[in-house]
Amino acid sequence: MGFLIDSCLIRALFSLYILSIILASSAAKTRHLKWEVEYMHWSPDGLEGVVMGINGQFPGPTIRARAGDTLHIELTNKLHTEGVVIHWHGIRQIGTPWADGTASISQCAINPGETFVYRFKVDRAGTYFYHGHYGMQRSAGLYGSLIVDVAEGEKEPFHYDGEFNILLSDWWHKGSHEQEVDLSSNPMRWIGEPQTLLINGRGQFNCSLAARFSSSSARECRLRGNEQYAPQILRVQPNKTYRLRIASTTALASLNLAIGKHKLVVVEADGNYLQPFSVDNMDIYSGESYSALFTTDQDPSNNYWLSINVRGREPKTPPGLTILNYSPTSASKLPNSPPPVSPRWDNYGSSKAFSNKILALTSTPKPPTTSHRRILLLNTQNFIDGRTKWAINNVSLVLPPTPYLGSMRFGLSNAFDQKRPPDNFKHDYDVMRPAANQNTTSGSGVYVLKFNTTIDVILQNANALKANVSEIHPWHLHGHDFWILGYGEGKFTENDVSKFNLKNPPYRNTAVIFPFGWTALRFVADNPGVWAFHCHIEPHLHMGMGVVFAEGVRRVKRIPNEALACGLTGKLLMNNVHK
Ligand SMILES: [Cu+2]
Repeated sequence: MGFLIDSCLIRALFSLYILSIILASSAAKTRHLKWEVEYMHWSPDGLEGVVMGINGQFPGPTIRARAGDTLHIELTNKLHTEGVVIHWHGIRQIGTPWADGTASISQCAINPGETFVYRFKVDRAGTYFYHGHYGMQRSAGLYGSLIVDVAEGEKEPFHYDGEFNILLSDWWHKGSHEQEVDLSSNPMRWIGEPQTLLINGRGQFNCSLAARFSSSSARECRLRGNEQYAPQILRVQPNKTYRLRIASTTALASLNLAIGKHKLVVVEADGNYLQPFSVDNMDIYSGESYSALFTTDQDPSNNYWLSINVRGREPKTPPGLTILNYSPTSASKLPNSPPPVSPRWDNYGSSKAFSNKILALTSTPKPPTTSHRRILLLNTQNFIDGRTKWAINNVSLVLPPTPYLGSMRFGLSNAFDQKRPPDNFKHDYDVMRPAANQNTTSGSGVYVLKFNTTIDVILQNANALKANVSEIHPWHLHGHDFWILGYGEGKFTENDVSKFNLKNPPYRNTAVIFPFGWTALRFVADNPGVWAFHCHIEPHLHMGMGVVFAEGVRRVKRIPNEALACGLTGKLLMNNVHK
């Protein structure tokens, strides 16, 4: 009898289990999107210019999906004279390396008039974004938000009543093509500081929302609210908790965000949960995303500022502003005090303190305790034939005409430099002074990583060309998350290994290196493909500040022909057809 009951119970449990699998798989959807990329006139900051928009929108449409969904995006290039690609920043593209959207690395640029289908799974909830990854198309305004909610039936590890999503960017009145020519010129013409900081593609150049609190001559904005540059007001109810999703796709600016009189409790970074911590303001570097909770516990008869300010470079750009509007107060009532002040631009102590507060929630994957290979990457500013470049271990990255994914998959050894870039730099290099020899070399070599091995990368900052200058660089890795094991001052030494945080290091896809310092990262090379690892500052990448990692490329299956139809892989396709 007992046996019978047990077997019935087992059968019932088994059917429940099958049912749950069916429900889970039926809940995951394929979301079909049809996008057209084109240049269009737009007024991001009140001055009309040209932006790269999607389906007539700037920024591009916000994608909203659930963890486990498949995105199917048919992207048509409506630009008349240039190619385009879109990178899905923070999505690891497990099994779909050809959909990573990096020109010359994962695919051929989509030609004018052509359509390319990006099809990939968003496997993990979080705050992400997408952007152009060809030339300087991100600077041209090709970006938008990508939000992945938890799978049906799952819960976030924190509570909130409502949410807002803000995508931060910086804007120049000079077009991205002219910027590109300026940067490549001899001598280099620097693009300078942005004219305007944008929140969801909106900022104010000729006027200020906070003119009455400012000593500058800026006039007060008179807005109806329907202008392309009018701020998006954040409407809140008193005594509720809101989730603020923040991502930065700036071309250059490191930012600091604050909401007047409200604390921010940071809970997510780059799609991974954090041990919650409370701050008055937070730093956000290009390529990073966060979620922060705030509670509307202030006097509801007032409104409050949300402001963003430039960090790490002497600011010549006014703050980006919008308003937290408490119901039932009118949105047009200005806050009764000045916008919150961010730490001074060169207060790196406060930036480091913020970075050090970021620790993983216990449920986050833990790093392997040891690594198989350590790659030290020295970041320097140099010259090649009088042109200013950024170099990594004395190699300034130049991308080849044939995308690596195809050329490596099909073993085309003449598609890029076969010489492997170095894992190290001269041991006596003085990171505190400009290089003795300021000239460098360019290359397209690849760091080939043994599949499934654990890799440590030490990003070593150094003095730039000018004495006593070292800049912030936010480094972004495609195809993986890495653990940030630690930050340090000066030159990395073997003794620093004992200080690595192996207990609860943040698991992210972007990590900053501070001036004259180093940052230690660890990741597992377990995602077959070819992956960019680069500084997310658009002009720095353009000037060669990146490397290329490849692992398990022979395991990559089914690269669509459209991703290969250029350069040497294009020729290969043609020869196969004609055989
Ligand atoms: Cu950089």
